[in-house]
Amino acid sequence: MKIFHNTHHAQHAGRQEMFRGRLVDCHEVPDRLRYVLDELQRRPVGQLLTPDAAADVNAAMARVHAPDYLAFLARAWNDWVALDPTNAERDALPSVWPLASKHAFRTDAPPLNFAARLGQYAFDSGTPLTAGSWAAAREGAACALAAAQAVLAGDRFALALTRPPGHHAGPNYLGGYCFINNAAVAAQALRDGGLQRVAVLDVDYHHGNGTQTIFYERNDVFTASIHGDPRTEYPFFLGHADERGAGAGEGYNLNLPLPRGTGFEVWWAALQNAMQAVSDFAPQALVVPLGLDTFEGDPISGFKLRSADYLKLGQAIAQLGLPTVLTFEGGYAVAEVGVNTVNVLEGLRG
Ligand code: OKP
Ligand code: ZN
Repeated sequence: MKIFHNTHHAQHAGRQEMFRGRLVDCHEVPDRLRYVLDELQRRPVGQLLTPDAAADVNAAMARVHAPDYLAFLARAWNDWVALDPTNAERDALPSVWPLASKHAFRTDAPPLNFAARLGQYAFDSGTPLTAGSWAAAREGAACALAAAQAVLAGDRFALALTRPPGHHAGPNYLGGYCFINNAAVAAQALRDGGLQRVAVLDVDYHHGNGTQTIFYERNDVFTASIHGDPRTEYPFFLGHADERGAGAGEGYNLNLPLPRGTGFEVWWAALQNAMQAVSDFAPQALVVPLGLDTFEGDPISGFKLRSADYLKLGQAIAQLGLPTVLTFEGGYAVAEVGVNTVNVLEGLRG
């Protein structure tokens, strides 16, 4: 299987994220990807590649993100430093937001102040934007596009091995450590490559709010997510079971929230339900936002999967019998994320 890895990922290295009133060290660190690459050296289950530089990644991103958002991201670091030259020493984090409440704030008269614009395009203060964030995120989209193209060309599986992750990024906002929604880029590229129906099965601990929102009113991309119950778990404001899609997309979104503390057996039963729904949709390809933060040792999550369970996850995905793109998402138990990721890939081989 082809593994497109992001050679620019380490350019995105946030220092601190806001958590409960203080700045804490970032969880989403370059070592996450290094551990996966180290494990791939030990167990070479795929072919490590980099995306074709000639591919039109800007066009692919523009299929799922708003042009003003992409333009904002492309120059965000320059604008951040222009706001105050000493900002170059600090990551950009938002601290003011337009609340979506009637008559409370205007969103049709965007401010010029960069700190305010960052708040306009972000939904949390846990996603530091650094000098290299755009370069890293954009190359991640190139990996997702390349993986989709490999599958369109006949490969059974392809992985976009990249960070920062993507599944929280929406049409015009960043958050949850995500800037560009790599899974959405891949799903849309599969559609644009001629496939009529594409399914997304998100197995990250956190609800894939960005992916859900991007495809919410569409019936050509079915989205399913198994995740910690948003009543207690991030991203809190989306991911409930009664969100089933809207308009033409009604019935084409499935959320399976589970309580914090859920172990493998109950999680596995939810996976079977999600896989049945995917099969019922009869997609021509599948995209799996692959989060490894369902692991029992994950420092910021609450499920209790063990390393051996990831082999079974890979086998289950393979049993769907679909051409499949995987995108690397969460997983913060840095030392184990490599083993758990490669276990999934090994499971895919049957
Ligand atoms: C991204 B992905 C922890 C606060 C949680 C956001 C979590 C984003 C997870 N101190 N902050 O879905 O793994
Ligand atoms: Zn996650």
